Amino acid sequence: MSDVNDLPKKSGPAGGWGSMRGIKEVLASSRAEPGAFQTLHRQNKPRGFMCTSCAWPKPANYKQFEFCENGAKATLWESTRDRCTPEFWNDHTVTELRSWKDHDVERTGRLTAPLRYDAETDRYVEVGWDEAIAGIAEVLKTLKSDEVVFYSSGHAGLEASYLYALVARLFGTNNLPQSSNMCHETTSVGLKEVIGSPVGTVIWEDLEATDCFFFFGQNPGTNSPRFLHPLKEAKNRGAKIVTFNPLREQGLVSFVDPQNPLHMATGHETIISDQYHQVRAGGDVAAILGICKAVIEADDAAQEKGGARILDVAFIEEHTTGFDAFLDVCRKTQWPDIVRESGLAEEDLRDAAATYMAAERVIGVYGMGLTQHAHGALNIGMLVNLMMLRGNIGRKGAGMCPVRGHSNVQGQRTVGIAEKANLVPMDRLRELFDFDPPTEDGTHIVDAVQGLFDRSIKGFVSLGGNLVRAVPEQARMEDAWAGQEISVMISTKLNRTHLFPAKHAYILPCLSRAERDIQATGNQTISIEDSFSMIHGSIGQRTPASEHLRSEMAIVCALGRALSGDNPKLRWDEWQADYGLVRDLIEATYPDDFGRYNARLHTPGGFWRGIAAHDRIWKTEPGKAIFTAPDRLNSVSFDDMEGRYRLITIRSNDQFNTTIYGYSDRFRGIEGTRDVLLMNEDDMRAAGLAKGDLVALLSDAEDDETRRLGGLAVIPYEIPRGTVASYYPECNVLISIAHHDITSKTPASKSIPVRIERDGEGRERPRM
Ligand SMILES: Nc1nc2c(c(=O)[nH]1)N[C@H]1C(S)=C(S)[C@@H](COP(=O)(O)OP(=O)(O)OC[C@H]3O[C@@H](n4cnc5c(=O)[nH]c(N)nc54)[C@H](O)[C@@H]3O)O[C@H]1N2
Ligand SMILES: Nc1nc2c(c(=O)[nH]1)N[C@H]1C(S)=C(S)[C@@H](COP(=O)(O)OP(=O)(O)OC[C@H]3O[C@@H](n4cnc5c(=O)[nH]c(N)nc54)[C@H](O)[C@@H]3O)O[C@H]1N2
Ligand SMILES: [Mo]
Repeated sequence: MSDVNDLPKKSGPAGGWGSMRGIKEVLASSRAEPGAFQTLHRQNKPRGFMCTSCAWPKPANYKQFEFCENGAKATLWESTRDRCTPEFWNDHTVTELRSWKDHDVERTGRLTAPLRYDAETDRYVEVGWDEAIAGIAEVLKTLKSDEVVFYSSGHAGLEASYLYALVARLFGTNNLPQSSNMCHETTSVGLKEVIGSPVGTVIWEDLEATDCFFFFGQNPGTNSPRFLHPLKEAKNRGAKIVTFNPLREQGLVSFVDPQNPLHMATGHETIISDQYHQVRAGGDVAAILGICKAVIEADDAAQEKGGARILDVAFIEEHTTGFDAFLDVCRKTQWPDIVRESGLAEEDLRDAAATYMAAERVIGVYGMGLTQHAHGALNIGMLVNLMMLRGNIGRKGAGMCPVRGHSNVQGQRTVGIAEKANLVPMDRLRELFDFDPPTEDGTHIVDAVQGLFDRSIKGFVSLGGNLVRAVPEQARMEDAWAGQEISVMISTKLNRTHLFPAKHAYILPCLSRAERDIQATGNQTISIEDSFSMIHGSIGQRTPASEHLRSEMAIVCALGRALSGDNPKLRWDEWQADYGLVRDLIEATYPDDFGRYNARLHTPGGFWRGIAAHDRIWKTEPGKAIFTAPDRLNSVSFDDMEGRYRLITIRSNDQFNTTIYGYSDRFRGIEGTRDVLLMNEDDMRAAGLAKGDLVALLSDAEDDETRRLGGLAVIPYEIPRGTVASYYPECNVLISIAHHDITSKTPASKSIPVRIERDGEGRERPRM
């Protein structure tokens, strides 16, 4: 661990030699197999394999290296030489492993054989595939259908995901929550509510045509680094970028293109953001309202002078509803309130408005900084309001760009992984498979966790993911998870969730996406959908990490075979042998999205399944896009109070969600540790804290429970007063399960009410 008194260390631009060193370090620490680096050349290219890291689109005109630092890390991490074989358990018990750091648990390497937990010895033991599947089916069949949850993280391809949802429905439940429930569910609900589309409206051509980006709470340098290339190209042609983020994130400040030898040699930096507004956590509603107010004032002035209108009046009249009520709020809200709630100066917001008004085509980009709030859907509604003032949705170079997380998180929803029954064409499923699909809604992840707490949920099947670590209430979650009748984890590596086995617990190890998937008809192609709703084929070529691994598809088919009765329409063997047949089923179920699916599978850049709002078709209740009149100026669920801070939970450059690659958050200058609290220097002074002091965070939620995380070293940081930041997932112990977006139930991980107290040296170190 480095000396925290040296932190933060000054960091260089995003990209550049730093990213090359980052890849090199993971190449060494992941102990990647020979040839792993060559695999990267096939990443994100037609007929190659699609990166398992983020969901950023793969362009048709790909670069020589169409991967980024973090995509490389994800691939190398799965291509490790290390193996967590059944013999590993000769030397370790589950209880012992709980004291290990998450990083070390995953470093044990790729899982190689199916495992069953043996309570007597407190170890996992090897079990044959047939025995595992039969054992799982036997226990699941003793449970009622609504007592079982079929979760998926966003990794598995469209084919396995479609059949996984079918397996759950054949079992009798729509309990199909997904990682997006903790992520962009706010988009699926909030964006859909106002423009009729649960996903973004822009495509690659829009990135190339825009002259302005407004960035709210999305961190491309860390989370979608390939985004930096179109941003750099946009800057080169004179486009403007305006950013709202409590932290000055390096990728939004400057970038050196690692693919440009001259720029690498000379250290040529592209300045990314023209304006950088360090908004308070939860202050975006006020900030956006301020910009809108300034735009409306400018439009009033133009009208008075008889000049051209600033607002796109034709668009507003023809395509929207609710404008007058929104206009009324903009006029009535006073600047001092906007300034207080946003933490930004009136002048700065007027500058942002001027840039917005000067641009012909604007794209609104957002991520977790808007979605993970108690009023996250309102945040999205506000960004849509801003865009609609000048008709910036549904035309070239303009639109909404929510940046999704897991590589196939959006696509899994498209093909039926949905807890809401009305999102799925159940009649088609009935016709295709001759059964009665359940009609009641299933559980959202928040309901599922509540169900674990009150023991109404008794079994969990997890297609990827690490739920015990990813959801709020980690401490209660560990006991509740272990209290189930059965847990089934389909995973590539060991993770913390495996360490809290249910009464019957199985780990089923699967292939990673870069690996060959040989079935009866040969090596199989899978497919995924990216953030721009483009569908890509993906073919693995690497030798599997173990001969005992099965593909996600093979595992899902095995579960389906074991759980469903005789039904000639269920052709598990044939589907497993030829994934193309499953694509035909997907096309039959969703003909508007997947026409000529197999024929178009390898289209460079993917094939587009079409988004109505992109063409100004609004699938909302009134048939128009809806202006939202805000009834509040922030997105948090609690009042400001002496001693209360808003905690944002952040990702480092050296992690993918709960997978911690290492302890270097290069862009933020935090090295060697994750046990830190980033704090404004004036706040530190006011609280009597000095650099390096150890503190504990106490959740200040309005329920009785004390949730505490100790052992954090205070680091002075450029962050607005009243806002503090620390790492996810370590902080999840502080979040109440009831603390979520009011419309979509997405946990409000970016505005957690906390207090700070001094922590004694050595007292209760956080576990990682
Ligand atoms: N390397 C890497 N890549 C990833 C992931 C990873 O963990 N590591 N995770 C993947 C997943 S699943 C997802 S969902 C995406 C997540 O990618 P992002 O959407 O970028 O998510 P975060 O990094 O959690 O937060 C984004 C930004 O929001 C800012 N922020 C916090 N609170 C506020 C606020 O109130 N207002 C505003 N305007 N900004 C705020 C934070 O400072 C941060 O810069 O990335 C995906 N890609
Ligand atoms: N406080 C706080 N909490 C958060 C967030 C936050 O910003 N702050 N972010 C939330 C977000 S955006 C998300 S998406 C969730 C993430 O929640 P999850 O999706 O549940 O978690 P991951 O860490 O992505 O899952 C990692 C595990 O997936 C398995 N895995 C990896 N690759 C594969 C594969 O190809 N196939 C299969 N079957 N398994 C694989 C590995 O075993 C690995 O251990 O966390 C959420 N929690
Ligand atoms: Mo996510």
